[in-house]
Amino acid sequence: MSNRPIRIGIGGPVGAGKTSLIERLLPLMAADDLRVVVITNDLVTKEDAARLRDSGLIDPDRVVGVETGACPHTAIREDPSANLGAVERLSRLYDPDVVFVESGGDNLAATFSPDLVDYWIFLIDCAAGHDIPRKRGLGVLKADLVLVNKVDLAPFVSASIEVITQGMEEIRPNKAWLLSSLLDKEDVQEIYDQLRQQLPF
Ligand SMILES: Nc1nc2c(ncn2[C@@H]2O[C@H](COP(=O)(O)OP(=O)(O)OP(=O)(O)O)[C@@H](O)[C@H]2O)c(=O)[nH]1
Ligand SMILES: [Mg+2]
Repeated sequence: MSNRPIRIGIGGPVGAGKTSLIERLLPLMAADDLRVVVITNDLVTKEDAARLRDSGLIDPDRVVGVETGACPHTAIREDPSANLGAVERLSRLYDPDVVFVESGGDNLAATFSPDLVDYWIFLIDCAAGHDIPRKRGLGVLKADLVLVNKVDLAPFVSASIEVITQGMEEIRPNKAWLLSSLLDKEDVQEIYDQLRQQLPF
């Protein structure tokens, strides 16, 4: 194996856009000749893994689904052994530059163990309202990068981007965060540029 791959965790509440983010980043990484493997976590299915395998965006063998049982939170923090096993197996087989670990959809308190990932992204969903930043969940406070996602939907649920922005500036004065719509190519490029800036791929 050449270098140890960069391990990137992706966490956030159910439906915030975690798998969509991986789907958008894969083509950009392929264009840069980066070798990528993906581990997805779901409670009692391997649904996200199947979705990525069928996407045509990645060699299906490079995607592994981990079933976490009752608590997705435990599998990325207290006992990440199943995920670590998958990271090691895929790393041995494919010598990747980047390993994505998508957490099962969880609550605002989810955080990743530093034993499992080098860097983690936490997504929240504007369509769930503008108060989320102010609630100071651990994920939003501690992640290396927070994506306040689905900004395109904010007007439809009367969520104020101004309130969200104020809340984010208050709780992450010196830490990276971005407003994003994964439907917008420029936003996806900005996210990728941020990762390239912060990580030695
Ligand atoms: N309008 C809009 N829809 C989005 C955006 N990001 C994701 N979605 C949609 O939101 C839904 C959920 O996205 P997923 O990527 O499956 O979310 P997830 O966080 O992986 O969900 P779980 O793994 O089930 O927790 C899908 O229908 C996506 O197409 C966005 O920025 N804007
Ligand atoms: Mg998902």
